[in-house]
Amino acid sequence: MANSRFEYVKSFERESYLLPSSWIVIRVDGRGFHKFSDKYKFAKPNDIRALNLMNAAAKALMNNITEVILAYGDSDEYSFVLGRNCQLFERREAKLVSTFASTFTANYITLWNQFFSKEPLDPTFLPTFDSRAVLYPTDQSLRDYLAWRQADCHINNLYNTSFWALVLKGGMTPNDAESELCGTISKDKHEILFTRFGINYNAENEMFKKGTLIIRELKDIAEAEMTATPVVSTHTGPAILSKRQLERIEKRRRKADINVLHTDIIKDDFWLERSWILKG
Ligand code: DGT
Ligand code: MG
Ligand code: MG
Ligand code: MG
Ligand code: MG
Repeated sequence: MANSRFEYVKSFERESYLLPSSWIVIRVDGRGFHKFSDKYKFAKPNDIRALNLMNAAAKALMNNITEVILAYGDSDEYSFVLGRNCQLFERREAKLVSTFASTFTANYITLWNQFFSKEPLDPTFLPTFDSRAVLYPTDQSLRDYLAWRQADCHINNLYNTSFWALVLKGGMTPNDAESELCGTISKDKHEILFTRFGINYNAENEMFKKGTLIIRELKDIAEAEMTATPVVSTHTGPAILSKRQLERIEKRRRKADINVLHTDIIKDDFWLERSWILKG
């Protein structure tokens, strides 16, 4: 279909390529989940079915898109991390964000019945997800991004656990519960939970407190990639590997274990134990 007289319109298209050598984080987030969670009767403050469904959809995405190294999620969001040298879709931003949003949504809907068998999806009220890409040029900024999301999970969860204890167990109105918590610091909320409701916050479900980390265990592959003799060495960019080398790496990526953890990613321990991540 080359050279029709309409083809000039192609030149109107614009492509945005994400900066090379930076970490790419693609965050998907549920659209209007405040309403969505009411409609499908999510338990408050945490619905374990909803969180397990998010985790299953993220895992399915990672099985399909093997370039994702790790993912972190809580509430209605998931952040997917792609390596500095990742060349998926030539790092075209629109292609990346639209593919992640649609792949995540497709999996979430397909897996829905496994987790919400008693709440069939209403075709006029379907779950959808938006997505954005953010670049992190340094290892520290990537770590700080993930720490920011996990700190957010913790702060929201402590607040929501306290708020819903006051409302559901303490019989307060939402307005009174909000005033009660206004100006309280973390220690005060622990105290309210423990003395009034016998809830030891530290003993709450780790998934609620820390969110979920899904990691592709690529230690061996990271080492193989580093030791592979490149076809072309460049000083400025990643080494260019042969087609065979790339195929071998892709095959190993596909076979690598994918682990689901509820662990601290703010402190150094996690990053020291898996030092290959930041070398990748
Ligand atoms: P958006 O993202 O701007 O389209 O709007 P929302 O409404 O999705 O807002 P967002 O993403 O900031 O907040 C997530 C909402 O999802 C929040 O209202 C609480 C709700 N949500 C997420 N997980 C759960 C859960 O496990 N249980 C309940 N009850 N609600 C949840
Ligand atoms: Mg939002
Ligand atoms: Mg949302
Ligand atoms: Mg959200
Ligand atoms: Mg096409």
